[in-house]
Amino acid sequence: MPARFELHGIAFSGPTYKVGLMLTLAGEPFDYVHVNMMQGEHKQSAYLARQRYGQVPMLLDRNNGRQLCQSAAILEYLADTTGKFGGASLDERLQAREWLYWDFDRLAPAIFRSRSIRLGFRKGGQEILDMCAAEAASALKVLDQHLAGRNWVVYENATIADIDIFGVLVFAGDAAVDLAPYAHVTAWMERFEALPGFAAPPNLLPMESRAAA
Ligand SMILES: N[C@@H](CCC(=O)N[C@@H](CS)C(=O)NCC(=O)O)C(=O)O
Repeated sequence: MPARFELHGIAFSGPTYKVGLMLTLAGEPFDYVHVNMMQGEHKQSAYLARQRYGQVPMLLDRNNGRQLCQSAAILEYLADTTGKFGGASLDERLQAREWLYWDFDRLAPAIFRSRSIRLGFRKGGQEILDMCAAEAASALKVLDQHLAGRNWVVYENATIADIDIFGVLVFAGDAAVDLAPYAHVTAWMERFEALPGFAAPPNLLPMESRAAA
């Protein structure tokens, strides 16, 4: 029997990693489908009919046929459907959502843009790299101060906010962002990596399609 979830993505994609990470931490095996972006598969009508933005990730839930896009929305969906990492109360859910919006506004653009320029996936000069570095530093300062005296981003348990933010910061090195000055952030990342089911990007997203184990 195929796995309940089928994740479409590419190995180097941070947003795809976030979804794969959520699935593996929630103990949900998933089939993985490599989208051939080099050949423009993500802009062809068959894919666009399933993912309106022409991007990865896309997640199919075989239990109901839903085809979901936008990694943050997918994390919220998975929290709802698996009952895991969503927060234990309305206040926890609201705070987790607040941090998701913060990440997409303040942190992820700085890290992902710089990373994609440095890896050669996107064009951009030194001016943009400098702007990304300044924005990343400003966001990391906020996060570091928030994590002082806390184990997790929201109250006492890991939530989708931790998954989402970790799924950005794990790529900080590729963006030439040194996390060492942010001691609370690095301690939190170590805690996160100790969660049962944790997998680093290369162990989670292969270069080719793979059926669930
Ligand atoms: N906000 C989206 C961003 C997804 C995204 O940027 N995906 C990239 C790969 S990492 C992509 O598909 N790029 C191709 C394109 O935008 O045409 C999410 O979080 O899911």
